[in-house]
Amino acid sequence: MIGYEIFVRSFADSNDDGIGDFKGIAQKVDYFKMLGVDLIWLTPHFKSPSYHGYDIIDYFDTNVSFGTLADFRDMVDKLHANGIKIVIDLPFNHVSDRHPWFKAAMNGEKPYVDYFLWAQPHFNLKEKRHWDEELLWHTRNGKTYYGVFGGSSPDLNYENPEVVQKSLEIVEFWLKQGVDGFRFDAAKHIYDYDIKEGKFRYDHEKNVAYWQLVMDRARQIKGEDVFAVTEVWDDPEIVDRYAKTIGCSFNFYFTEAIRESMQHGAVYKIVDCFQRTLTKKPYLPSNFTGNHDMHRLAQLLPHEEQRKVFFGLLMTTPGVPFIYYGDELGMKGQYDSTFTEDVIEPFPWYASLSGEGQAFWKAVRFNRAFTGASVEEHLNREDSLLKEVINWTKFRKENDWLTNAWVEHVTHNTFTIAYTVTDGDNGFRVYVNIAGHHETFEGVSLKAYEVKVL
Ligand code: ACG
Repeated sequence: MIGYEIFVRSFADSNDDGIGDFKGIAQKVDYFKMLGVDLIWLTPHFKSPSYHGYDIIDYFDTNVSFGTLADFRDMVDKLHANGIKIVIDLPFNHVSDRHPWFKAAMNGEKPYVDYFLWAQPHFNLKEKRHWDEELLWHTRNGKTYYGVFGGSSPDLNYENPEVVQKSLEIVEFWLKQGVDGFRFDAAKHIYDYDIKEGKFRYDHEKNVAYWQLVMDRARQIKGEDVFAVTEVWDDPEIVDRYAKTIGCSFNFYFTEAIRESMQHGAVYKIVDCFQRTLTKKPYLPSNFTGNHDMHRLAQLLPHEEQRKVFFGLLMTTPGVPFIYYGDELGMKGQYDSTFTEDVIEPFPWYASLSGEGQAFWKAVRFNRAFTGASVEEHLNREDSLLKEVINWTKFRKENDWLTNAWVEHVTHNTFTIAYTVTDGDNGFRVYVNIAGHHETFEGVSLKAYEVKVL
């Protein structure tokens, strides 16, 4: 399986309102087939007031800008008819402050008051998130509530069994609409506040047990084929704990290590990453080019040759690789946590950014017309990144044993890494030169930026 993350608003627009939608996605099945991806991850498609959709107003309804529930089902059918699976994003940690549950809770209505977390005298209300300067607690109309992702996204209280039950109903509902599985958003945050101590603390054990419950319900409905991938942005050893229960987890360290190594021109981080995350594991790692929470790949690796090497590493390593929409075209974008729109610009179908299917909901700053990043320009150019990615996805399909493989015998010099990938029966050795000059390693001669599979 090869995954593809789609930011729905930005991908393909079927009704010329500028906003990407379900019908638009359904109309682009030929593109998915050409690209060679067969597992689509949709960023949140539920009713929501924001451009990003991670703050939900109604889990049982779609964002009207993307289409109706019937349009959603038609899209699922079209993808399935073409052998493509679909997973949806599940932001369960919090809801929108406009969700009826939160509104009722703010009015003091039972049972909804107990759906959220309220300040207690021994809590440190000035505490900030450990990774930036955002406060965890927010006060409105004299009431102080918990919201890790800001005041407009109050956290749900999973100490309340009713909330757990509601989330399982949502899982059931969407599986019955035909989806093949989920991306578990903010998976380590479901239980991240120690009420006794009154401070922030991840309870990984409780989180994993909760996601196991979700998986059990999902399997009851859909059988063993359900696919789920967790988003745990943390050290590999913590990711391990979630992945071995859920079956698959995004490998953030892969993305970070390769980007960093290639920027610095030495393979050490990649070596460390492969040894920590890609050896034989009881789960499928999900390596990826990037996502909507970070700088675009091409922003950090400006040379197309470097990105070709990234794709080579991605497609020769185990698990379920994911491509962030537009990375196959070298779309650029600088991430900023207070303004994330630069990494979710409309997918450029045409050099002119105009034509059937083209989304245009926002002005573009990084991927302007006629700057080379469109599908049209890539198809017209010999040796383009898109063509190289297509070759790699073909290679991946021919070697589908790679899903359940692992990495062994990692060796390296400063610029070159070599590794064996095997599933016990099949195998090959890969040599990768990340430098812009010729290298010879273990007797293998490598051109600048070359990935060689032997
Ligand atoms: C998800 C979505 C994101 C979404 C939300 C909320 C969650 O993908 O788009 O925001 O629904 C944290 C969370 C993640 C979250 C990101 C954005 N992503 O854990 O679930 O924030 C450190 C922390 C991480 C943190 C990361 C952020 O540990 O927890 O992610 O920083 O940069 C090494 C370390 C690792 C460290 C990294 C980076 O890898 O091992 O620990 O991570 O370096 O330093 C959406 C919108 C937001 C909106 C929200 C409501 O995009 O704008 O506010 O919804």
